[in-house]
Amino acid sequence: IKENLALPVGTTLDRFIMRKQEDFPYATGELSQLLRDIALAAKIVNRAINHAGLTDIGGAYGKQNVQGEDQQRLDIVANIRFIRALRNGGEVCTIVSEEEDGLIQTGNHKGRYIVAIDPLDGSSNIDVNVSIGTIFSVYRRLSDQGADGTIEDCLQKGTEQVAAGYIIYGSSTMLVYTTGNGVNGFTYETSLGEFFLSHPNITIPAKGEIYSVNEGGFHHFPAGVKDYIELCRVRNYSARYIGSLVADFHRNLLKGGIYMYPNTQKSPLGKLRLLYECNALGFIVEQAGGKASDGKNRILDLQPNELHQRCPLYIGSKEMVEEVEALLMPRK
Ligand code: AHM
Ligand code: MG
Repeated sequence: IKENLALPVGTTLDRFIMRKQEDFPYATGELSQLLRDIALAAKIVNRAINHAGLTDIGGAYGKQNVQGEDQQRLDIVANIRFIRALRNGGEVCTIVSEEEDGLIQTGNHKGRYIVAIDPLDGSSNIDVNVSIGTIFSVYRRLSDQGADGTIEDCLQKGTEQVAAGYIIYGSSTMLVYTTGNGVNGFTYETSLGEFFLSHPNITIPAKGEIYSVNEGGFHHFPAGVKDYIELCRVRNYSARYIGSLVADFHRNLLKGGIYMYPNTQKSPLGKLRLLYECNALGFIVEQAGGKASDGKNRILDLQPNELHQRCPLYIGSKEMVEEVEALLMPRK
């Protein structure tokens, strides 16, 4: 029998997490379990996304399907799946989700971890078959075990993250994460139902030739950002903008580039959320050798005051982010 070379041979995510367990400062196995819970929910969400066009026959989201059942939007489905997996896993006491205003208490009073999550990011791309993603951040709780997590547990700086990652539902599905010891990427093999290590030790080039920004907003951007975009055009860089943060970030992480979501007069803090979008990707990019800034400050140093706080984001190759920061410096 000829060996099927198309099948991946290598380390599964589960095995990798188990092996890496010794690297964690708190090697209790709980964080390992938490990451496995997220991977499980990711597989379920991946299946829902793949079936989206089929289950939707006979009605758009928010309408009814052929059986007359209410269709749930995919972002709601994803929210339910991740919360359920984290609740059942037992390690997480409190969750902050883009989909819910307040804290989500899992009832796991012994859980030592807090998770901030955007269950399905890229809302404009969800219903049109374009890459979307999940983004998550993990913190240790500050409050004592034995009760619900508190708001203070959730408003920690990005520097306090113990793990962060994203799942990209793209031409293939990948899970990329860090526990502060480098960044590793795993590709989902659908027929085996397993994530396999495909991108060990990801590092981002110090500079690249891709810039990702919604140029439709050009006239409303700060002068420094306009200057930087002009520089990118003069240098003949490639403009690439999917409109799904995870997908734009992932491409730039692998190829080198910068993603920008500036503040404007109408949105003085930009659009993206610090807790479950910027901090997670900030941690990952730094672990890969890149940089994440709000134009002036390191993203991970920002003190969150609200669960759904927004901040401008400049993220990607180190030298490119530094170039924008320099152009954004106040001028005399
Ligand atoms: P969402 O959380 O509502 O999906 O918004 C976040 C998304 C990012 O994925 C993406 O980079 C950005 O919004 C796109 O915004 P815009 O359409 O303004 O360019
Ligand atoms: Mg989002």
